[in-house]
Amino acid sequence: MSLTPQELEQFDTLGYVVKPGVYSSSDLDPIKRAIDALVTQEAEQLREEGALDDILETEPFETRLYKLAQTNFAAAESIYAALQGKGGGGYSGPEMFDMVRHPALLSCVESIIGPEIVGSSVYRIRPKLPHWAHGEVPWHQDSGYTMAHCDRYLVVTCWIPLVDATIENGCLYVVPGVHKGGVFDHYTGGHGGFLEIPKQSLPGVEAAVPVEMKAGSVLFLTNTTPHASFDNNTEIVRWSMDLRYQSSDVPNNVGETPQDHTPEREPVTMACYPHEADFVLQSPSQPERVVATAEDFHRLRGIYEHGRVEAPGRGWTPLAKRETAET
Ligand SMILES: O=C(O)CCC(=O)C(=O)O
Repeated sequence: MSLTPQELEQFDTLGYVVKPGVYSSSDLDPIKRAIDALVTQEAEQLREEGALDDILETEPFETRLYKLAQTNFAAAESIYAALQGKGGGGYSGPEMFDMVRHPALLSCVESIIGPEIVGSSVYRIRPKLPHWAHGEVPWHQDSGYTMAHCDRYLVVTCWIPLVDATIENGCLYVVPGVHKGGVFDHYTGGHGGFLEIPKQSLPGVEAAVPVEMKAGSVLFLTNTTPHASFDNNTEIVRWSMDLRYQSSDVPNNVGETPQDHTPEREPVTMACYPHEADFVLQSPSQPERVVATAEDFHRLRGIYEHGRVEAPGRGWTPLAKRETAET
């Protein structure tokens, strides 16, 4: 499986394209089971601490975290935090490794960036809980989160719903065709605490499109494609994952450790998102660099989880300051 010429054309002109059926439902089962096991582990801990009476082990994947949230919202938030992990990257078990190096996905990615493929450090598992004030991810470009010297490079985001994503449960919205206009000003402290491009300064936002997708389809986005997701007004959790890929000539931290980030280091020599580990997934020119086993993947991710990298931010101003200045 790879992207067709028409799909590549859409990706180039509109900044996004959806490829249906990249992961089959049996491809998704192991990661769903692994997430459920993590929920069990955290919920058991909370039960021991007296925060939960029932850990709802027989509740389906789609509803369990929401049902837990209905009995104790703070407990569900702490399970969510545990899924995100210390450095943000969260789970790096074998099921995650199989998701990030899934052959059909890598083949589609190769059709966009070529055969030398580095897994970008920023991957996330996201449970969008129903009726959750912090569930909204406001308008942003992924480049808003990365180092400024990477603005000129392509990093492909692959957004993968683990349940069908609909307008009702908070699918992604994208602004088509504005991804070649650079990185717009983002503000800190937006909805849900995320970075935000205010709607009034986002060109084309009135033409934004909701991207409803079946579980296992993949939405490919550029790092400058504005996107957002809003409320989940259903009774199921909109579970999704976002993975990112870049060519090996895009700045990365392969072969480095957090200790290589000294205060005097020049920012332009750093990876696009230096706080977590990038990893080589395919390299015809240097096959020995490929992370070949789930154990190596877990070890590599763990090195950064335990050693926080300090890197200069982009200096975005707080949203509150902007709003005060305008009024
Ligand atoms: O999953 C979501 O709702 C938001 C995801 C997102 O913004 C991203 O992957 O960059």
